[in-house]
Amino acid sequence: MTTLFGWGAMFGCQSPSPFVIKADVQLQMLGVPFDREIADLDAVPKHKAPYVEDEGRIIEDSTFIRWHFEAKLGADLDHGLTAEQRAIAWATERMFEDRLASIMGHERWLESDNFERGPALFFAAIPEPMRAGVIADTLDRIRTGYEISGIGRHSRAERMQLAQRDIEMAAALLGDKPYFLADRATALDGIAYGVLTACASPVFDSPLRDMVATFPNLTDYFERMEKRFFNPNRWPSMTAAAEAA
Ligand SMILES: N[C@@H](CCC(=O)N[C@@H](CS)C(=O)NCC(=O)O)C(=O)O
Repeated sequence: MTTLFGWGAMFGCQSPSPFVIKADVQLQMLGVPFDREIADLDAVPKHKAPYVEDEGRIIEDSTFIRWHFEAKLGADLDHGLTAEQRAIAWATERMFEDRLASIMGHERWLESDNFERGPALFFAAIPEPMRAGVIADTLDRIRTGYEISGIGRHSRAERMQLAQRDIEMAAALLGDKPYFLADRATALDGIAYGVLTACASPVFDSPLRDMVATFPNLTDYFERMEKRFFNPNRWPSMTAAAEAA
């Protein structure tokens, strides 16, 4: 019995978290039968989602989830790729996860209008007298994280310059192929789809959305991935989860 813990469709994306999307896509690619449940970040040591419970064992972090199941099943999500393509896949995954995802997160959490449109919803269940304090503490923690990583020390214009290059290079790598590196989805497609659709979210007012929209090959790719992996979306409804909390 395997359960993926994360969150379902929100903000016009298949999950508010690109990393949950990555794990979901990769588990499907590996043919693992699994259930989806709403994450409880206080229940796991790293306090992050996605995490998986597999036969009673908790595995945290999307990359360790991938490796756990590849090892268990003797599978390789990148089978058929050359050594050079595998290196490109790994480096591109790092670009998406370690840079573009941070710039996207900064837009959502630290641009105050965007915070109100999106992440503020995560705090809706906290009783009114405590809510403002919890939000302020969370935003302080997030701001400090971005300062330490360096992303928060750039101006917004500089962050957008970096993101523009990341998105352009992603569109160039995809080219006119159906998936990023082959005519079938490989490991990289999990995070590529997760982060690029997060940038394209219609909910947030961000230059990232317009950058992605200038590349029709990316928007066609989103449709292809959605049909292949999220039709229908099998996550429990986020509204039902919020009402139950
Ligand atoms: N390296 C992790 C990143 C996961 C991650 O950053 N998850 C975010 C949501 S996108 C999270 O759970 N954040 C909660 C927190 O930091 O408190 C992975 O690949 O799974």
